[in-house]
Amino acid sequence: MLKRNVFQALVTAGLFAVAPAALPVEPTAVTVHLSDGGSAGMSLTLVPSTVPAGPVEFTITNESRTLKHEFLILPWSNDGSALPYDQKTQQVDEDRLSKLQGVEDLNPRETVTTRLQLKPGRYIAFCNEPGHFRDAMRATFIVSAAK
Ligand SMILES: [Cu+2]
Repeated sequence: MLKRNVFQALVTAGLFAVAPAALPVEPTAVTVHLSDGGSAGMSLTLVPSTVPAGPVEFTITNESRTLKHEFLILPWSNDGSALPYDQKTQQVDEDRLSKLQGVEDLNPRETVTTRLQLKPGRYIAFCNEPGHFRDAMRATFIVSAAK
């Protein structure tokens, strides 16, 4: 009984939280800009574009004044042109991609945050509003082995 009380007191005092192995991994912060303004046309940029494996927190801003955009990400080792694409809808065929993650349909000027757990590999990030993928709203993202 006494032992248990001591243990409980230590837990309450937070003394079991100091073991280094038990510390949670801080997520890597990535800033994503979705843009369709200016002479540069549509774009999706990630800063940084290479991160270590583990938790990644994406802060995604739709900088458009008028259009919805979205941020989808998928492990993909090929060129983006190899993604299944539906010419009729002018969209990547999401039903044929099982590992798609991200945030759909951000309103103009909206900022959202999403945290994903990512394994090492090569990824493609893109916007799948009709026509936007072909309009260069896509970027390569690299997840390296954890530090
Ligand atoms: Cu878009």
